[in-house]
Parts: sequence; C-alpha cells; structure tokens
Amino acid sequence: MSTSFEARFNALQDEYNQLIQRGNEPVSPGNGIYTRYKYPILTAAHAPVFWRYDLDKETNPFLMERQGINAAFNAGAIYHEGRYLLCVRVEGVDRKSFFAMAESPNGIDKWEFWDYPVNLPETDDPDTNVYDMRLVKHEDGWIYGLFCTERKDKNAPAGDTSSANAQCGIVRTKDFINWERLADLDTNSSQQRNVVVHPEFIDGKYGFYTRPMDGFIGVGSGGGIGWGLAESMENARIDEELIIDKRVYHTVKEVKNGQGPAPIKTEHGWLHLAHGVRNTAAGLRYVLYVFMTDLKEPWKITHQPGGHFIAPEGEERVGDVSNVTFANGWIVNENNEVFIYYASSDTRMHVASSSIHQLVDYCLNNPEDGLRSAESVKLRSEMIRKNLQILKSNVSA
Ligand code: M1P
Repeated sequence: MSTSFEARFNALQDEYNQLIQRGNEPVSPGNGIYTRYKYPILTAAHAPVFWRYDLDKETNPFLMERQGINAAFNAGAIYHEGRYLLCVRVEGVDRKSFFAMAESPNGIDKWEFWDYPVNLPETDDPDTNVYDMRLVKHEDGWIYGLFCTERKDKNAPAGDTSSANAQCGIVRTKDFINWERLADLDTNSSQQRNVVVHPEFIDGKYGFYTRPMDGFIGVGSGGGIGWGLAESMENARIDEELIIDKRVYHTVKEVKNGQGPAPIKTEHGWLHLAHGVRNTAAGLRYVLYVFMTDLKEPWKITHQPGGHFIAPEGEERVGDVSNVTFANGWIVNENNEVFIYYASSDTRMHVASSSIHQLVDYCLNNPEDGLRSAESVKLRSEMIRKNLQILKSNVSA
C-alpha cells in the first residue's frame, strides 16, 4: 500500500470504529412514556468500510468509494436467543434497498452490521426493490420476514417510468442467514404495503394485518389497517379483508396508516404500533401511534390513545423524505423492557426505550381523540382543574 492509500484507509477505518463503539445517552426527563436517545443508532456511515470501498490498491489506487450507501432505516427487529437483532433497510446510492442484519449487545448502542447483507431469494417475477421487513416469530416455529416488494407497473403507459406495484413478499428463516422465499401474499387488493403476520394462530389459520391500496402512493377510496386470514403461509391467500383501523378526518391518520411491527402480547391485550400520515403544505407528515386490541380477537381495537406517540423532532425532521417517523420493529426482553426502533425521514434509525407497564398504562389511560377542538379543551380543562387543586393543597400543606 502506498502511504496515502494506507493513510486514507486508516482514517476511514478509525472514523467507522469510533462510530460503532460510541455509547448512547438517554435524553432526560422525557415524557414518561418512553425515553429517546441522543444519537441515531444506525446511519449510512455505519456501513462497514469494506462494503463501500474496493480495498485493492491495484484496482482502486485512489481508494475511491465504489459502492456508496445512502441510508439505513425502517428496520425490522427481533430478540432471538438473548440477541438484539435488526433487519435494516439499507439503501445504496443507486436507490436500491436491501436488507442487512445488525446486532447490538444491549439493544441501545454499539450496533454493528453483519459482514454480508441478506441474500434474499427472488421469485419468478424478480423484485425491483425490497424494503421494510417485519420479523415475526410465529408459534409455528418459523421466523417470518414480511416485506414490500416493488416492481414496475406492467400496465403503465409508455413514457410513465414511475408507476409501480407494491406487494407483500414473504421469506422465512431459523438463523437469519438462510432464507426461504415463499410466494407473495395474494389478496383481492391491487396493491399491498405494511403487511404483518400475527404471531399466533387464529383458529388454526394465519392472521395478517394488511394495508390494501388502489395505487402506489395513495391508498384510494379504501385504505386503513386491514385484517385477513390465510390457511397457510405457503401460497398465502386472503379472500376477505376487514378494515380494523380506518383513516379519520383531522387526526394523525387522515390520509393513510399502516401497522408497524407485529403486536406484543400483554395481559391486557395486544399492543400495536402503527404509523399515521396526514397531508400538509410541506408534504406528507408521518407519525407513530399506539393502540391495543383484544387478546382473543386481535382484530378488535379496545383502546386507542389519541394523537401521535412519536413524531419527528430536531434533526429527525430532515432527511431524504423529511418529516417522517416510521417503525417496523420493536423488541420486548425478559425484563419487560421495550425497545422501539424508529426511523427518521427515510434516512437513519433511532431507539426509544420503554416498558410493557408504561405502554399498557399509556394505552389504558391516555385519552382518546375527541375529534373536535371543544372536546380537547374539555379534557384538558378537567386535568388542569384537578392539577390546580393538587398544587394548591401542596402549597397549603
Ligand atoms: O416515505 C415514507 C414511507 O412511505 C411508505 O409508507 P406508506 O406505505 O405508509 O406510505 C413506505 O415506502 C416507507 O418505506 C416510507 O418510509
């Protein structure tokens, strides 16, 4: 190696090492529902140097970046045999996304990509782009990965280079290295995104959270989070989709919404994390919200705190697609700690930590959206009245 080649390599490697060894710091006091952390947990810069640079001096004398990485976001998550794992949507500078496993010793920091990206098998109809994998440990013994597979719309008129078709691709694994590709999910909807399989059987069938859409960007006249049953994961087919969480005027899910990761089972019901979208003069705004469904009938919502749970803040607000928070992964460990992995602005990954107790309390006790300004004022005034009495009695005590 020439001195400058070697010096450049050392500088790149030092920068990378510092990044992946950096600890993270909770941001206090937070909102009591969850704790945010100071630094993003995964970014494009977390991609190993050997993913981006040809390290052969003969073929790359300038040590030029040959295969740049643009972003690392929208990660699926799983806690598997005591290991904290993410299946990250990594996007190259060529705009193609792929999946890569990353691991942390504690779920919070020191995330490091495994050496190779996921080698995802294709179907007979190759995917143009794949993204947003949900990892689900199913009671049938498999770990499923449900993701969006995108292909050019074959019916688009000549000259239309943008129209696409989104469907739910399905893979399964036991070790996150060997993946078996199954047929894409078949439904009566022309497009699907944000599909997740429920972790338990429902009367011996597989339950799916879906998001039927008429178009690639807009959901059309339907939309909402859907629910359907399939007999099998092989050639999975849903005949009937029921909308279980509709889009609602002047709420955080006015334009569209989608299930995040698979729900977490608690003694009070299934905890769900989802994203809601509304339109603004500055474009779409994506926020996260939480709801709870019935333990036996997980398609029935029992509690839904109003408003957003997580919305983009500070630097999270800016990126390739600004004003977006999106989550398709969360983990609960043996101590009932919950790690919520969310991406900001289609650019980077963050973590927020909470617990089952906090999230259940949030679901059961935070008020529902009253759907009118006057209702919001009424609710807030009730709390203010109670609080002022408490504060007064504290002063006089
Ligand atoms: O760009 C924001 C998000 O847009 C899509 O989400 P949805 O299907 O709800 O509109 C997805 O492509 C997602 O990956 C992306 O983060």
